[in-house]
Amino acid sequence: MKMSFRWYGEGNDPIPLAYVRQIPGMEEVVWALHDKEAGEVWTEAEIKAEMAYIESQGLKATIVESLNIHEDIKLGLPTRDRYIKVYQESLKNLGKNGVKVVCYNFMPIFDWTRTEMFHPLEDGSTALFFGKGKIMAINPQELVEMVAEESQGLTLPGWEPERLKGIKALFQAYDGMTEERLRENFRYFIDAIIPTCEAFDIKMAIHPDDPPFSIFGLPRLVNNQANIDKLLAINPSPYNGLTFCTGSLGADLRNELVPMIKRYQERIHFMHVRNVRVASNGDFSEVSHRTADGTVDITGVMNALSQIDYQGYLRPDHGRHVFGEDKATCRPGYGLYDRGMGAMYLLGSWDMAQQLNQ
Ligand code: CS2
Ligand code: MN
Repeated sequence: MKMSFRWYGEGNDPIPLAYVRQIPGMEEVVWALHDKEAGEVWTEAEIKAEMAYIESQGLKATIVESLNIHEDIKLGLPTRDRYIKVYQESLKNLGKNGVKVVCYNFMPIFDWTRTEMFHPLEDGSTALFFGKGKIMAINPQELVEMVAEESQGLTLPGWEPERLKGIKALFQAYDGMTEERLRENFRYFIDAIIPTCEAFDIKMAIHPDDPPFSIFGLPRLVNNQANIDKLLAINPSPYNGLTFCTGSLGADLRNELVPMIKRYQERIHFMHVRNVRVASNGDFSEVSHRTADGTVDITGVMNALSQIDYQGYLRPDHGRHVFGEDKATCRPGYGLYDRGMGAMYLLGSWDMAQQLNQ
């Protein structure tokens, strides 16, 4: 297992890599060129510069999150071939420079969705929160405004203001999009890029949909075992793999994470490990990584990973905002301290499981 930490880049992330390096067991930085729009090539020069900086701080840079998919590919428009070419080019440039895994998602329009970014928890910290009733009661435009307000001028991946200005047109473009058609568009994309992945030894790891159910009528492809089975069967290459995000999948209590990890063991290249607390009305709050604090069996997950002798990447996913972190100083979900504590909890569980499973 390779422990990693997501970081948004020099000048864009308030956390210095010198601090990240001080988290015990930390090996890799999960990075991206965050100012690139979907559909732009990541050039070799840009890739080399970013990787060199991370390496100069004593950390490795062999995993990327996210290389975003242009909406035309998800929509299956005739222009998709052009954007697939660009994607292949970026993959080739990444592979040539030693990147081994790319995390991405295939969600229409929005990346992860929350109704609050700084929801107060009982212990005085704050965390991301999803109010199911609230989502059902608002329209997409209102959601975009809410996220902009909550994120205080920071651009969150998947919520780029420029792109979301066209939210109405985007929703019109997806009007009538079914799960089956979206899956066909996924097939077209993955079949086109897998030869490049194989040639340059770079694995694709699709992130589950967050939340793992439909919102605003948009279809979902990566939200439960039946759908993940279909997605992996579409192209059986191990290069068509999974990011297994326990928080995303765990927001649907019917998903049984431990058996799923065992089922997909050959195809999981990246683990996002975090806890959520799901309420009976479907609302969920993010909480600390500790098993007792939420509804996800985090120690059970770490034990399952030890049992399958997991060799891939893993990172603590979102954390709470703690020790004075707030809107002004912290990217929602991506503060330093709770992810640092999370990493230690995960490593503690892992080390113990490794000892017991030997
Ligand atoms: C991440 C996702 O912050 C998060 O919730 O887990 O945004 C993830 O980076 C993307 O969906 C992957 O493309
Ligand atoms: Mn995740």
